[in-house]
Amino acid sequence: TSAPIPQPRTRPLVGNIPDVESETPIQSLMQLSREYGPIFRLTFPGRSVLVVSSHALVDEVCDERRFDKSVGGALKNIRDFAGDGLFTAYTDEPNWELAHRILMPAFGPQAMRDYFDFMLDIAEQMLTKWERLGPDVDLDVTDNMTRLTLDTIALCGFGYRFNSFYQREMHPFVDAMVRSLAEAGDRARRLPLKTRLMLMTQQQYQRDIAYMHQVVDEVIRERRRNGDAATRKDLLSLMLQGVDSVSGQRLDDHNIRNQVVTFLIAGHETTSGLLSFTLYQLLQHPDVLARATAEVDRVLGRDLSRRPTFEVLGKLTYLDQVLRESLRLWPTAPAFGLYAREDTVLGGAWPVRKGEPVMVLTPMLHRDPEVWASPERFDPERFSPEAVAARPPNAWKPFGNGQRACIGRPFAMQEALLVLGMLLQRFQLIDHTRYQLHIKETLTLKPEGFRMRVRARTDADRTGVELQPVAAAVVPQ
Ligand code: FDE
Repeated sequence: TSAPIPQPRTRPLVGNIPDVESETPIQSLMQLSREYGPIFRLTFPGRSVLVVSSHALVDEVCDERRFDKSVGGALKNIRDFAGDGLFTAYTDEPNWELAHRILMPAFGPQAMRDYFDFMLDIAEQMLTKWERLGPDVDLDVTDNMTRLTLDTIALCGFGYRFNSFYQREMHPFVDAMVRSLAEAGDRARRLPLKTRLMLMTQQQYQRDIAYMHQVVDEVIRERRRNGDAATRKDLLSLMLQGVDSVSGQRLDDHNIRNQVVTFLIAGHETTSGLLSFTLYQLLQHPDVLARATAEVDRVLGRDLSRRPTFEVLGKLTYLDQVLRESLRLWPTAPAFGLYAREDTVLGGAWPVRKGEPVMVLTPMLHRDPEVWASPERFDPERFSPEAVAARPPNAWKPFGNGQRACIGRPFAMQEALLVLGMLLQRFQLIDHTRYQLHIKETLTLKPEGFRMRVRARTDADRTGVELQPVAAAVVPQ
């Protein structure tokens, strides 16, 4: 049995371009999947893609014997600046496997322990600044989180300080990156002829790429200047000195530049979005916020002069559930691309040709009612150990799949847990604008225009166990 794959009506030349909003492509695809179902085809000039979003179909395409990561569309364009870095490398390109093996230890348990103090350093900078600004100042949440995550990956990975919290303007690397990511995405949905005519855009794109490379070269130069001996084992030292245990090879200079660009980009956009969405959800759900705060008070305690430790972070299990649930509703890297290794059939009905690109639309996978009851409801209980154990595999994929899944996952989760823990330990969050979620897309997702205020917590606010007996004692007998 074989069925035609649904597709919105195509128009001459442009195919399905008009069906996908250029400012909000992912939200358009979510809408299309609601109309056309768990699999549909879109045709763009020069290529077509199958968008899949039900758990049953995603479970099939996550079989690495049948499907491999595809580097097409926007991702292929990102090779203009990230080249054969891990994110944009083809799986069969020799540098993917080489770099994957050399860089894996930089995301292992020992490395996470080594990064801890640097993560703490940057988190302290942000929270101290907030304390000093006081409760009457609007904080642009996403702006703050972007400064935090950029500074964190650069310091942990490369021993480099952007010092974003000491500058009024965001570091120009971020502007260059945001613009070039947007352009890489737009080009994938634009007629090539149109791109050739957009001379200003082309020049800006070239300038942005040159600038990003310049920043990265400075990061590498600084390390070489300081001498490797003086520095610790981090991503950059593995890149510069790491030798592959299998082939005896090292990374070449060109590839190192691509990896640094890759980690600066991949390591901060997505984590910034994760923190921003999570703060949004906490403000929307006072019950969840109260429970998370109680956990923080229990685990981190009330004494702000006692810094959190690496060991204690693992005890913030409810906060970890909150982060996972936030990634369910708004996975900040909202899609990943695959292609069929051979001709095959999906769902027992839909034929897929060898090499044909398939896109997993993660936000809709995460809303499949077959797996998630009342999918729109924010509920961290979905990530209790029992609930997780009862769920089928491949239902929650915010970090992608298989060997090409996110290498930065432990890094991102540790960073997010630490920052949120410290934030809840110190502040009461105030949604003074009654923020309505509006999502900005730049390949990743982020809440747009999200502001909040914070007030330092007083002892009376604290929900620590020590307070409870006192409260009980004043209840009249
Ligand atoms: C990766 C990744 C992914 C997959 C993609 C595809 O498939 O295409 C995903 C989905 C992701 N990732 C997601 C995410 C989220 C978050 C929060 C993150 N992510 C974070 C991070 C951090 C860092 C550092 C990173 N991240 C990194 C990375 C890399 C390098 C990659 C590539 C890998 C390979 O080898 O391929 C990724 N990431 Fe992520």
